[in-house]
Amino acid sequence: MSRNLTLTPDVPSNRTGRAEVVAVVAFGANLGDREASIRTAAERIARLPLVSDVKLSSLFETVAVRLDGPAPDAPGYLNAVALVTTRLAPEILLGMLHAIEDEHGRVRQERWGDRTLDLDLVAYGDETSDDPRVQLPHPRAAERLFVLEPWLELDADARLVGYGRIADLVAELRARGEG
Ligand code: PH2
Ligand code: MG
Ligand code: MG
Repeated sequence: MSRNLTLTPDVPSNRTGRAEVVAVVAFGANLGDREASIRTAAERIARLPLVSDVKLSSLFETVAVRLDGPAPDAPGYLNAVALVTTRLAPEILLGMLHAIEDEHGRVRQERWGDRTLDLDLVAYGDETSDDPRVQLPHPRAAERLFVLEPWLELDADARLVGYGRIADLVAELRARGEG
């Protein structure tokens, strides 16, 4: 009987695939039970395969930003950020985030319109990508206090690849009265 041991290496399943990375996920909701949507979504992310840890920031009450600037009369947002430790590839993680948005009754109408739940992949370790399906880091993250402030709360030393320290970005945006 031939025994072809070398062709069937026994690699434990938890050692296959890509390395663990910390992904930064931004949460936003300005319709419905905003807090429940964000907390339920964070729990869903924590139960995804190949996700080993989720650290959710506090929830921040923020003024809606529309294409033409801040809109104090629009329904206000709750925003948060989670640090997600995962072995999921970024495009797979993003697909799962979109599926969770859909579970929360997200209707995709106008760009930057009101929404029950928005989940954005802000960063995936230090990876950069121009692929329009998965841009990394998220192209507007560096300008958004509603993303940077919750992130800074979770990690005072955080950096956005290509932009530098989150603490510096926050200080600049606050000084300009923007974000
Ligand atoms: N998300 C947007 C557009 N405007 N404004 C606030 N305050 N928070 C958001 O999460 C947000 C927004 C597009 O995703
Ligand atoms: Mg968004
Ligand atoms: Mg989005």
